Amino acid sequence: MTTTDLDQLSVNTIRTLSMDAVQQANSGHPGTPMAMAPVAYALWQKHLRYDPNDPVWPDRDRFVLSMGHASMLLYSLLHLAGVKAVNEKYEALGDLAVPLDEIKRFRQLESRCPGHPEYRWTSGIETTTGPLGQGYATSVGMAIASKWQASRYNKPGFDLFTHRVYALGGDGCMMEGLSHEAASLAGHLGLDNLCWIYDNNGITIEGHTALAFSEDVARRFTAYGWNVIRVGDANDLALLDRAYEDAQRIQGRPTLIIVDSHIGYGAPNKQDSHSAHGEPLGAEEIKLAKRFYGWPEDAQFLVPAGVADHFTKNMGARGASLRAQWMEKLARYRASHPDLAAELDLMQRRQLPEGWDKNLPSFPADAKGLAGRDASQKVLNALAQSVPWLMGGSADLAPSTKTRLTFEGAGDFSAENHGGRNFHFGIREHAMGAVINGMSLSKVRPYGSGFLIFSDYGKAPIRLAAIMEIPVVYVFTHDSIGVGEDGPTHQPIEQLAALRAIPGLITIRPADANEVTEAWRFLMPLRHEPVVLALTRQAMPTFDRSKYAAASGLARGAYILADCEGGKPEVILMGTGSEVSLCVAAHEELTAQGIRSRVVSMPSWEIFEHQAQEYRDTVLPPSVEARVSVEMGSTMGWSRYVGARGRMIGMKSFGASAPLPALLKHFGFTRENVVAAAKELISGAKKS
Ligand SMILES: Cc1ncc(C[n+]2csc(CCOP(=O)(O)OP(=O)(O)O)c2C)c(N)n1
Ligand SMILES: [Mg+2]
Repeated sequence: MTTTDLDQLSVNTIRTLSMDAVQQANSGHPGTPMAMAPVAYALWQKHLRYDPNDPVWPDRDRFVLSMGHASMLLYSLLHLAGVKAVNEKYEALGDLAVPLDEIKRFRQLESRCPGHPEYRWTSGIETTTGPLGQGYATSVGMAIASKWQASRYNKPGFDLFTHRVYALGGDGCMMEGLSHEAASLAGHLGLDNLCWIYDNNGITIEGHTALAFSEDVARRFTAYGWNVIRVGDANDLALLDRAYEDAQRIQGRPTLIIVDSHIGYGAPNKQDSHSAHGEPLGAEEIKLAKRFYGWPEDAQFLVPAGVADHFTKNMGARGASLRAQWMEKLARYRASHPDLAAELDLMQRRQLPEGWDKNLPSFPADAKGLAGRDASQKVLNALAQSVPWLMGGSADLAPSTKTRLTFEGAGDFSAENHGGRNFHFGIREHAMGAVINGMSLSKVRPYGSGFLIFSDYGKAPIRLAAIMEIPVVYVFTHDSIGVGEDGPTHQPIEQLAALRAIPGLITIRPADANEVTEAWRFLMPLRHEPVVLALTRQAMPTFDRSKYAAASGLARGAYILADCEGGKPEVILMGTGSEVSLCVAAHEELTAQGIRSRVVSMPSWEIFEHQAQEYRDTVLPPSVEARVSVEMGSTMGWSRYVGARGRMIGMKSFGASAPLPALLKHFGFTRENVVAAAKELISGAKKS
């Protein structure tokens, strides 16, 4: 790549747009877009296989800005490259994803240019970033998906999936433990379609990185099995070009390009200082920087003639031609491989094959019962045979979480086999979450699993999945003090409450094996909601559904499982998961004593909250104020359902290490206790 005046003009346009937008918003991060402009420019103009007219073309290269604070870099690129907006149905609207007016409204309410890049909100943003390290780790999932899709769908003469994934991060991304987990995994899996670019500017918020960071990053990545390249000057477009070429050439290893740069490049009083990181440069300093670039000092939001056109003629023309060839290939593929092509169509639209739920198991009544995790294993294996792009794994706990796909041909995803569907994420819960986010963003249907207690280790990507509205699935087992002897470190208390507090995330805690089936039946068609399944390690009785209500009630979040005869109930017993059987036992005893009680199985608060008020009032009639909740977790939040006069039986402390029967007695999860609470409430209600 020989640097032309137009190249330099384009780079400076990215810089000045970023500076002006941050100045106008009086908020944001100008220094890194100024420094990284040539690095991103060289990639987009010369290498990225991307058609701005179709930002959802399945085989486009992905560009992830892991350093989300440098969002103006990305918005400037999207604007100059002429990336088009798409609507929810993935139809290109013809409008720019990022018009100049939106850049002028950077960080304002409803602007397409929010503070950090948000997937789903701005076309062309591949994933939401901002929490440092997430973008890097998510890119690993995208690279995995690309490899898997290639393995399944590419056929001789039909290289449908060839795309690469580039992620640009900074010192913060490098320091976060998450990136270490993800880099270790990516190296292990030999993801040679992955390239991370590291902005080695030596500056973070508090000052020089020497304050906290002195390791040899290159040697670390070499040790992870990566190909490591150094570019000593972020302004050297020719060198950058060679680095990207090298990344594309190397086989069997991901590439890290370490780029030395100067934050705030060109701003005479701010360059190389942390003051260029997170505040506007100021009008005077902007003028000086513009002078340094040879830019009209007083011009603002200036896009010189020829810059957008330059993008169209290079990146745009290349992308359009690649996409056209791909579309033509896909048309021929439809003729020669119609079944696989049909799969692709469904996967891209997040739809399911016909008959996807026909083989789901139903479980006979059984007092001894089955653990939630064991039921889930059967359901998952049935589902995965009908939905070929359903895949996932565990953070080294599959033998416990029972998430392994055991049927023939499921295989293990490894460096040698990129077609496997069982993933070994290693003991890396945080990376697992980000990786399955990336897989989901590339449209396969992923799940991750572990112990519910360790959801804390991977909470950040769960939250991001909810923000992005992507349908990842978590299978979290060992969901209560029911784990027994492992003790307080392994017994989740506040985890359910914390997960329920995440907007948009659906938590489901099924009460028996048939509710597990119904949970999967409910969640599979979801296209925009992440789901956490909380499952027991220990057996739960499988209810006799001829005696009690059908498990399909799960689809409404809460339903009347057992009811009294002869008028409205005097008391409602409600619970989730393993505690529902306790409610049923108490209900039987109350019935024997002539007391009218109702049992409400409440596997999902979130689903229940989406039902009409009328239905909710049928399940929990406002006139029945005697209500008991039973859940082996924090009681936080249950008052919403038991009301001011209700009683919550739950955990108010950490658990303890002991055999389960002893724990149940110790913490009050006994039939007697539930019965006693119910009676007290009833007599209290009578008195008042
Ligand atoms: C997980 C996380 N922790 C903290 C922050 C707050 N934060 C935003 S940028 C930043 C410094 C990042 O430094 P670096 O990646 O080197 O970016 P540069 O200043 O070079 O642009 C911090 C701590 C964050 N966004 N995410
Ligand atoms: Mg830095």
